Amino acid sequence: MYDPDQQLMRITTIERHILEEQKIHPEATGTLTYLLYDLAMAGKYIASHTARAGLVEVLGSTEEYNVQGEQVMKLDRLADQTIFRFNDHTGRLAAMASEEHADLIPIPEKYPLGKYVLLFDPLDGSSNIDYNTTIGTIFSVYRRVTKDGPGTLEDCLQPGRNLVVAGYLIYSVSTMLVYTTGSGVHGFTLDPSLGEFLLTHDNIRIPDEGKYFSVNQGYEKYWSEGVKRFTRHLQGLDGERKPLSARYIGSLVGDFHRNLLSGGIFYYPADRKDPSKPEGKLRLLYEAIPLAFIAEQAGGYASNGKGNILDIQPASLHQRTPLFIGSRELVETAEQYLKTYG
Ligand code: FDP
Repeated sequence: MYDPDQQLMRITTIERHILEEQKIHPEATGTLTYLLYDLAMAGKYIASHTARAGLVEVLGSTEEYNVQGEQVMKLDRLADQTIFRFNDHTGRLAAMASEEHADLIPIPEKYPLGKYVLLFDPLDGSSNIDYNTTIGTIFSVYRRVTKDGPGTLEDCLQPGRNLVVAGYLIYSVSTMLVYTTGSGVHGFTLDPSLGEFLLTHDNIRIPDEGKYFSVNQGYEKYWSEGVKRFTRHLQGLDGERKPLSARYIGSLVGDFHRNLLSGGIFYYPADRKDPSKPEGKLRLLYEAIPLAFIAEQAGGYASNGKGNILDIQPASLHQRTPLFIGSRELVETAEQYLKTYG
């Protein structure tokens, strides 16, 4: 018989979950809890706009180019502005940095400063926007290292080992928020009728047995011998393993999320496609580090092909890095191929 109480007892809102996580850290002041909640709110706001994208004429590009030389889409602008506005006045942050801005984003002088810095890629996979395909937002939070005053570059250029929170929002069949504070990875799905993120994926563990490999194979001619051989290995062409299935959305959040749940590997290697980007396309601070932290917390691994992404000391805000991320054994195999064949 239908028992509403049974159903209600299974519901955990993101707010309740964050507050319960806070209890694990008795020293916590609650600042981080509210910061996460602000990010969830910003995500809901962005999701409400992405869902209406084609209807409200926010599809398409602006005439501007961002610091990476890529055309800024209108939704990128909206997402960027949304995250900034939801977090600029709270007194929780000392500074922000966004993939869409060349420099640090200061907290406006009229607002108080806080002890954290927030880094974000407001709309990852934005080349998919016009085709109504998965996009996402990636965020990460560090404790500031400087003592006081406005946050500085030093506060943002920290290795992933120092991360306090990392997460992403994925705008797809449904909207999800996935995050870690260093005690497991938890996923929430937005219930549009309640306007609330509800816990649907508690303590996500990436399967050891990979199901998919995800790479833009269209660029194979620009790859090193090691990357080519590793890919042949994943296809079972060297006779050493059963082939994995290929899946590539071209939206890092989407490809990572699928492989996190199914097991597998995503990689965007260094290549010879564009001499100005010898380290590949992805950004260390806004993309690779936060997802590496999530992968590790889920039992997976992320490497730049030589070593752990989380151990890299960033040198600049928009630094790029090769990225191999997913099930541990597959990423370690990639490292072996690169070591042996270059
Ligand atoms: P996009 O340019 O659409 O924003 O880093 C950005 C990113 O997408 C990733 O999300 C995605 O994995 C990758 O670039 C796709 O690049 P390719 O088109 O070169 O495969």
